[in-house]
Amino acid sequence: MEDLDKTIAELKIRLSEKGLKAVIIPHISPDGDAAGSCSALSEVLFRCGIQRQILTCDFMPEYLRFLKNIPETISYQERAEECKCLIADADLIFMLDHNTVKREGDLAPWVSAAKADRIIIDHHPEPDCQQIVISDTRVSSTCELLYQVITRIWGREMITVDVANALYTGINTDTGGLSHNSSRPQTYRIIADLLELGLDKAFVHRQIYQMNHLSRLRLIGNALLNKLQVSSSYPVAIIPITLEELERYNYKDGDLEGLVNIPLSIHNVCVSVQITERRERVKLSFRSKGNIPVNEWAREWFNGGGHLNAAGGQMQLPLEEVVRKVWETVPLFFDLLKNKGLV
Ligand SMILES: [Mn+2]
Repeated sequence: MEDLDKTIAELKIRLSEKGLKAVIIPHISPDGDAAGSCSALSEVLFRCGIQRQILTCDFMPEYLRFLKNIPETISYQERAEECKCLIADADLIFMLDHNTVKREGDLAPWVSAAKADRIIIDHHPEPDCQQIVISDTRVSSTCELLYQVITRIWGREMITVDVANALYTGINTDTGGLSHNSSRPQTYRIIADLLELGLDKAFVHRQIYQMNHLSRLRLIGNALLNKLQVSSSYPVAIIPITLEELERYNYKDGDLEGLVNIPLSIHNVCVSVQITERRERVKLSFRSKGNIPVNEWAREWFNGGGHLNAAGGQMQLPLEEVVRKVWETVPLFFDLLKNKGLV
């Protein structure tokens, strides 16, 4: 894409200035792609002599702390003043794996007010208008796009083993282990190149998929056995999870990762919704098979949005009311799909 080449060239010029200070920000509740892209970019900027710091509005989950530079992330929850100073002082703010400052939680007002140039590197549709926007919705993940940015600006020799591991973490987790959003040959060429550059795939798999605690399996087991509901009239499954259950099973960030995808493995389920009660709000995760645009469901009724097959939302209502609203909007959503000729 010519536009993409031009924007990357623009970023290259901006990055050639001396004495730059950068901050790198993932989206709220960072996942493997957000943390992986932050880790990789942080390492590359460091190797180029650019001052940089990763900031998050909440916390990096435990299972992603194996990624280089992630343990040094500064959280707004713990060190708000430092976050504000770093943002105010920065020349560049990298917004990774999200398309709008709204996805930066408590950091958003400070980022919006900052003098820095904001640079989006992301694969979600409809990015905010910012100084530099490197966005491509066709790629599997922000990490796949970031590989292109890094190799075009600095060359592939900038990709160390740590950078390769971080980029692969994002590509693997954002595609459900290369099961969805991963049918373009380019994705595999990039993985092949990462392997040549020293990617330790077995290590990454062990860190992501084989470091569970028993309590996490019990939490997921309980959700599937006792909480999963499947509609008898629509191809829809939902899993409501209460705060009490999270506490009972000693919930830690990342423990519910992947749960929402499991109901899609049922032959006649095309849409899965996880509804999780948190202290301040109820969070929703939507997943779908094929061409069902769950981002429209999330946007229309649940203050959210996202990708065609993976979206999120949130409500400031009690859990039972959100569950009721999900069931109430199922027929409306399927009417909308019918009007578009999608079902
Ligand atoms: Mn992503």
